[in-house]
Amino acid sequence: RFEAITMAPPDPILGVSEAFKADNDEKKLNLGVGAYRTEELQPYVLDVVKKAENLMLERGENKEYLPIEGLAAFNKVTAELLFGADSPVISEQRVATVQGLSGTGSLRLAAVLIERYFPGAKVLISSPTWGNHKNIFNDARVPWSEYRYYDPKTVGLDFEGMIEDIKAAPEGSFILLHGCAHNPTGIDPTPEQWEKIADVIQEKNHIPFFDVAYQGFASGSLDQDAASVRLFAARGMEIFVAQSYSKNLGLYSERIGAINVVCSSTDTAARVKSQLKRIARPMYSNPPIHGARIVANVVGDPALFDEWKAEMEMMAGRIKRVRQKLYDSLTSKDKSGKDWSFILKQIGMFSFTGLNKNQSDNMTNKWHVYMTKDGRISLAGLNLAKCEYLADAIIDSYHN
Ligand code: PLP
Ligand code: TYF
Repeated sequence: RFEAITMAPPDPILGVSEAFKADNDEKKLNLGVGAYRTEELQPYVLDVVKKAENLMLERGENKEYLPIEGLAAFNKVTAELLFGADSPVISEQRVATVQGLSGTGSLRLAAVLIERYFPGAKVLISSPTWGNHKNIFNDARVPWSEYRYYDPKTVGLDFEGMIEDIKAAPEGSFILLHGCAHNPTGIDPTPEQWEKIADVIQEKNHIPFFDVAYQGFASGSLDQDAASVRLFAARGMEIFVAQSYSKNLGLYSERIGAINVVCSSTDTAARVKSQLKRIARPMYSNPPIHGARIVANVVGDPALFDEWKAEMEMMAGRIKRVRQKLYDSLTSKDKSGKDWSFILKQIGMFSFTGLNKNQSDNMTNKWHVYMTKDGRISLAGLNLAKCEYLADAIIDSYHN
């Protein structure tokens, strides 16, 4: 009876890691998945995470089930980290916060809430966006369409196109926005552009839906990276925000994140939270405790919190140095006169190279450089020693 089940295609991002593993060439380089590596290209566990885990062992904490909404201490600090502890949305208890299965699981809880309470409402996602957004809304049966975002001609933001498309969307649509460090392009709106985006969203009675997967990782400052979300919150708008601690605390496989719904009253927030719990219960009953305790310990302890900020700056700093070196290598080696400065303007873990699918295939087949077919490379998987080699590969593939 299972014969009719067909083979599913590999995941376009995680499939790249599988292909990388199967390659035996010693020059091979995995720039596919967005996961931080050290200068030795090894995975990195933050010191503050180890310290928080030691604290947990010393205290002999148990493994009892969490409530459906997750660890209370985590939910408190995660909302404060996002909105700022002194934000009126916190003091007025207008945020419904539920611990989710990292960013992905939190986005999915929100998607189900949209499907249930806003039937027919559309979600607008940027073109391009993180590949999993489409899967999440498809599986939750939420209709979506794209708004213009990336302009290949300028290798920058198509701001006019973005505004036009948000204006043209049916009133009351959900507008999915990347809080900072847009994945895959690394191109974010300026503070002035964020204000205009908020204006249009308010005019059209749309609901902003932020995906915050890189807080602290883009600029190195937690507050600065939350500025977009805070700007919308300060306008008194109702907002969805999904959060992830995969990148900024390196907790990828602990699956720790949250969904926050900013409401117009305390009472509404309580009702929204009750519905989020109702969605979570038949899906996975309750979330895992380990990552939640790590976050609660790190953010809740002033000394560990400061150490975390220093480690994030260190990670963001390494990526910036690699970005600069790649740019320098490209400009000194490439004789075609091409302007590579877009690489320096992009922020976060990634660079969107503008390489098309054929050129990306050349990167992999000829140069053993693994990357996603949309031309994205993860600079977090690159080190200074390999920048020259990567520059050769990119120049060869561009002019191919
Ligand atoms: N959203 C964006 C834009 C991402 O880039 C990622 C991960 O890279 C996620 C969400 C969610 O990741 P996770 O489910 O590991 O938190
Ligand atoms: O964009 C990336 O590289 C990360 C990695 O289910 C990733 O999003 C890929 C798939 C997934 C979760 C994270």
